Amino acid sequence: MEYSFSKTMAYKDLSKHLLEIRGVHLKEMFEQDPHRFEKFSIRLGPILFDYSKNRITQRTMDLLIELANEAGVKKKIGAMFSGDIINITENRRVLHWALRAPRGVKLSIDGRNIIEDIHSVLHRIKVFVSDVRSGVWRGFTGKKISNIVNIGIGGSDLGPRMIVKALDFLIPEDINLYFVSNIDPAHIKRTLNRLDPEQTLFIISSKSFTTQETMQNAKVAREWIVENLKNELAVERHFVAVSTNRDGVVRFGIDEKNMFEFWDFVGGRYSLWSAIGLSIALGIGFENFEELLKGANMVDEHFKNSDFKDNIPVIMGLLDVWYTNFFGCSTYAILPYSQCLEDLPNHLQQLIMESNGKRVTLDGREVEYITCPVIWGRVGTDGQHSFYQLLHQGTHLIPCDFIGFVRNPYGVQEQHNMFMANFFAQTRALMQGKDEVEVMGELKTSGMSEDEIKKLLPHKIFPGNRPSSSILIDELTPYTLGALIALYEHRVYVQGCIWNINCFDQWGVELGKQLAKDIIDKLSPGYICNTYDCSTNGLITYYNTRSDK
Ligand code: G6Q
Repeated sequence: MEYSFSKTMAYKDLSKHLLEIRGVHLKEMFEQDPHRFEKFSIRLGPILFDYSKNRITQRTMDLLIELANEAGVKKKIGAMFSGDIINITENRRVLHWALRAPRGVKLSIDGRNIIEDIHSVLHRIKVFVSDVRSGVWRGFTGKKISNIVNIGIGGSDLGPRMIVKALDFLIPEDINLYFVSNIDPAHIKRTLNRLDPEQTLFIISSKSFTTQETMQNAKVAREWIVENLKNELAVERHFVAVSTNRDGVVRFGIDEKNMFEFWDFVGGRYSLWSAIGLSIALGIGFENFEELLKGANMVDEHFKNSDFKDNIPVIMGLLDVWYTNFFGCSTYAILPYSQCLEDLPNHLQQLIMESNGKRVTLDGREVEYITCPVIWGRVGTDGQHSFYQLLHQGTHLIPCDFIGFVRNPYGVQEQHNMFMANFFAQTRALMQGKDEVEVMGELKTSGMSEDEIKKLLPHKIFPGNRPSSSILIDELTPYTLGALIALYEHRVYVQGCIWNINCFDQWGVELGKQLAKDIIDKLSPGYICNTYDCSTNGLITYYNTRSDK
């Protein structure tokens, strides 16, 4: 029979099981089972995944795994790793994992071993990185390159930007990295204002090499170089491109030999492992870039080969389904306890929501259930002083991921302990809460009158029973960061397999883009627009009457 998530046996059993579990407090579950941590945690090399503070029992996990079996997740994982065309709406294979496969692995696509092709681009990256960092590659006037500007947007920006920020402590002092994505002229202008053109290299990162934002910013950068260095030939020393579109790159005026290729089987939000990661490699060095790939590859092997009960991305994905479809949670918080991972929530927002923010199944039927939750988050402890109030005492049930490290890349273990004490405290507070008896006791000891206690009591109660998972990693390195991101990538696929949607297309971004192309012609001083609805017409006309002032 055709697979339909909400018609599976496991779905029915989980719905019944929910009724048994809904009224049980996590605190009781911990009191009843002192081995809950050992039961519901997994070690994977330098990573500990503790999912014991989730609203689950062994029965929940058994049923979720039955759901995965009914959904054919094993087979679907196999299909991705065999290079099947699983991105059916774009007729593409999904091979981001191949970008981190070691040399020697064979994956034949249309008669070519694609792993060989991937490694030959990696070799070019290696040589280029060494040339730029050692000063063999110089700017047009002979100066060493010290500013690297990645111009790209979406998948050609967020991943590399996040990694570069995370691993900043590995970037030599004489290299400064910048990321320009927004078509708001402020973004490119502000960046250029800080830079010396003689020492600046632009990487134009665009899979399609047609994206309006990137092309426009690249054009501005090109004009800036030519104007300042007073020679068209300077472009060759100050621009490289990363793309799948060779003709587009050449048309823009970048020499083919300065182009790093990748392939249509790599989706934008999964592309940081490809040449799109050139800015990362230039920043942290090629050996460290390789470590990033190795960490991700370790997770690929784990995902491909582990039993579902020990498989971290599978368990993560199943828990997401548990909260989204059974508890009705509509948002999910990512809470890194690492300043270095400041941009992680941004990257994961795109990775998860662009992949699974879908409303039709693979065969085009409208889904009869909720799919991807809204992903949001911020680094701890900043978040604690802002929205954690809602996590603890608000009316929404919001599952959270806490991500932290045992050691800090900057040393200072004592201060790091203060930081991580907050991580542990928050996960416990969310789980445990503080009940009426405890609050009453506290208020009484503080010497408050009966009347005052009565008034304050309800405000001071924490219901607890709020789920979280903890990802605790030995230290932040390229290897562990690669592994962490790959865990999330595969988790997304597991969700997609259960919801029976295509994680790898993104048609939802097209409509706005099309309209913007149409509207640009209507933006002209004094022009009265009457093409659209009255609100859009009104806004455009108002803009036009004031734009020349
Ligand atoms: C990611 C999306 C999208 C894409 C950007 C940039 O998965 O496809 O965010 O990365 O639209 O596209 P280009 O790399 O083609 O410029």
